[in-house]
Amino acid sequence: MKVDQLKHKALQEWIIKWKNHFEPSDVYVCDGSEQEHHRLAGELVKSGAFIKLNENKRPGSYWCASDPNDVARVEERTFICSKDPKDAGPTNHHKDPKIMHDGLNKISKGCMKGRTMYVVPFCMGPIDAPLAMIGVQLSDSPYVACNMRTMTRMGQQVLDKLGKDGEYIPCLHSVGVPLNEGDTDSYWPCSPEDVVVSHFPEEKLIFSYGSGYGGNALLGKKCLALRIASVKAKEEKWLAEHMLIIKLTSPEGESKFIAGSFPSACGKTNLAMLEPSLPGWKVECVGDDIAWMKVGKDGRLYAINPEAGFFGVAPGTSEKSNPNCMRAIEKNTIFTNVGLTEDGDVWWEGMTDIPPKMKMDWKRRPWDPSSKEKVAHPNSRFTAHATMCPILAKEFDEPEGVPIDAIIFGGRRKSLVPLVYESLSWEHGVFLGASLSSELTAAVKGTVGKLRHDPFSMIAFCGYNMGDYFSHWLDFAKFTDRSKLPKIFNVNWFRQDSAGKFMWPGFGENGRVLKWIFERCSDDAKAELTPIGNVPHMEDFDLQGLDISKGQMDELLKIDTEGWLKEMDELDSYFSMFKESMPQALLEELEAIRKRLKK
Ligand code: O2Y
Ligand code: MN
Repeated sequence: MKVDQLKHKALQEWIIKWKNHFEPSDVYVCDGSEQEHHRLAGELVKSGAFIKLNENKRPGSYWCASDPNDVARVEERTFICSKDPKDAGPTNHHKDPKIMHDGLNKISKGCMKGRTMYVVPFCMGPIDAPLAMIGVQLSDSPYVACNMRTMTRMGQQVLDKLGKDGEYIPCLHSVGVPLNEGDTDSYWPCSPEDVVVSHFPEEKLIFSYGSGYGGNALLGKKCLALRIASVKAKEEKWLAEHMLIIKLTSPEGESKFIAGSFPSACGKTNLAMLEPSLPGWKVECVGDDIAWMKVGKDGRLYAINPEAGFFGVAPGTSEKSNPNCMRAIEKNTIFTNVGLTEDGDVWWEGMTDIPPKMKMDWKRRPWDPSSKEKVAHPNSRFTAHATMCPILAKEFDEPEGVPIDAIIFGGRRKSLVPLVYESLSWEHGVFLGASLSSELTAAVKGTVGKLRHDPFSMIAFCGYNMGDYFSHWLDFAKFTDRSKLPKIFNVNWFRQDSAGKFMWPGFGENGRVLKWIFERCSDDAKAELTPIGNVPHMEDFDLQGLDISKGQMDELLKIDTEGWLKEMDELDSYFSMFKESMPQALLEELEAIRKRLKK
């Protein structure tokens, strides 16, 4: 479609304004059709950016590789540009909005020369969902246009929904590499030294420059559905969260919905697609990364997944860790930064024990079996549509969402934090979210093993002051009858013994923990009241068929008083950075735990 055919005149004017600024050689409005996808992917194959995978191995799928300097979200170049720095808070990078606009306008003048500017209309959430939000992304990356079709509801249906004057979030994106006469393009144009991922919460505007990768470039995901949506959610009394959503069904056919908040690189996609080892128990996936939650007419908290696809980490994904995911990426998938096999398929570390015959690694180097380097980048990804997941819950497209019975927080903690425990109240549950921390893995920049505070797993994704965000969570006890709010739990699958071995088998066995949570929600499982919350004993778990000793279970569920007192001191000092925006109610929770530990 041509821009002058758009019914929405304000949208048309906005596109023309930015066309004049970015100076692309062409403008193309995406309709989201299959033909369009094949055409764009075909053009990427022609330019060499995409390699079509073997139709007999992985139909409708493509391999591509990014520039080695553009491989992940860049937190240090991600900004919240609120007028008052206090509104960004101490955990975000802040820039004055005027200074950021001036800088971006300067650097982006003519930045799309020689390229096509794609107009990508997209909807986050089922198109008729009351919480759905429309965005329009202008981008000079055909890779972004292809991925946005998988990750969001994209194209004509969104323009139809927008009508003549519907509201949309403007999203500007350029890889920052104009092509002048005679220039040859690279497979992955980007400008790593200039990367800026900026959010303007007062204007509800996103402007990302210099990167073509993932969260920096697919602006519907972390930028819109978390950073901008979290601001909107605060204004409108709902929650935009970094959470998976699952439907858990018992052998008796009763279902409960659980939302789970885990920092990046803690296996959210694996949990969202779990195959429980316990006979008769079933997990179905509603979402693997983001949940928008709002109090429904009946006073309960309802969640939708705003996304339409999975942008999951490839390394470690295997038949053992996530068989359902392996099915979801069997066809129609885009793979970024994985290895390419000789027979035109993909491979990454952890997919199989022995690598197949490889053609090249993620850096497009011919495969050298003696090389010590990895075939796939640790943050390599697959982009697959949610409907490809064999255990997608039928409620995935439900506009009103699903009623949440339980919220789980969890991080990677090799010691101290027990396998599972339950909060004693909504306020205590919010405290668990605020005190979430996780040990860093190689997938995240930083020192491996170092503990990183990641309140609500939102440290990189909250679009405003995290202290005000804690208050917003606490306010839900006022927005509805507190007895209707979900129960809140903390889990830790990652406890290690003195030899550094994981004590809990994880994967499908995590279903046993989910069963205990399910039963706590209907008062059918026991727990002991401890200073940190309600903790189960070994007997409270269904351990049939699992080879685990009493000693191991006791260790997994033990409360180390001295260790927890130290943890409280450390948290106290962490919370002090939020100064006057730190809610008193959470400091009181901390004091109450301290007191109980000292008794
Ligand atoms: O590195 C990126 O750009 C992707 S980050 C990401 C992608 C999917 C789901 N979650 C995350 C994350 O960092 O939490
Ligand atoms: Mn995530």
